[in-house]
Amino acid sequence: MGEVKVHRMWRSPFSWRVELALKLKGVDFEIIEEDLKNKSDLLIEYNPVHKKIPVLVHDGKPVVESLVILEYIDETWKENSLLPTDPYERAQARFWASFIDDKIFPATRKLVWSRGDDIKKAKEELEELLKIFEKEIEGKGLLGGSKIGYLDLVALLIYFWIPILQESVGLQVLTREKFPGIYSWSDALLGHPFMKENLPNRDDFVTSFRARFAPSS
Ligand SMILES: N[C@@H](CCC(=O)N[C@@H](CS)C(=O)NCC(=O)O)C(=O)O
Repeated sequence: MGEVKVHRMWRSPFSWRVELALKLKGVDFEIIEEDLKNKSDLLIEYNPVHKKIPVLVHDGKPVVESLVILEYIDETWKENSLLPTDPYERAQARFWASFIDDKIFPATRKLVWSRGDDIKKAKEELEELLKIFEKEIEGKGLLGGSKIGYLDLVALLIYFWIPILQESVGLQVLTREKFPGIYSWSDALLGHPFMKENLPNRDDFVTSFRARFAPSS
């Protein structure tokens, strides 16, 4: 199996993707907590291009970018495969992963940092994107089929982070009324024994996000 380390920051959805993937695979790993205001020399050495967490270090070799890391994990430890085996479904999973990272993540970040008149527009932008995702997952169970898969981990941002961020900053965009498909999928995921056991404590996030992003209304 070799030595596995994860440079992370506890609040990062990108880090949690990697940690949960390793746990699903039964891979033991050491956590290196990074202070992003004072990054370690090793982090800069391992990820000189982006200087970001997460970094997976396997037997001394770094792998960066969470989506790349997930694929590396899936190819290295074969048990409990994350990506679908069918090439078309794999392509679809990768497409929606990019959609989450390239569209939903920036729109979410924009919203939590918006103030005053900008909030309305930022809310509308995020809502439009969530509507697209709602259409994609309507009527589907876990996105990995009957078990937790690649997209279920990538989409942590949607079903775990966005509700917590909303609560922390006092905004409502992702609601059960407007997004029943996203909520029924997220209920299935959050109620899954693996997620119950391994997802971080929600309250720690609310406290931390309140301090970081408030006030906003
Ligand atoms: N595309 C990257 C995003 C990772 C990312 O944005 N990490 C943030 C923490 S959530 C970070 O390290 N920020 C430090 C910085 O920007 O200086 C991935 O998927 O791994």
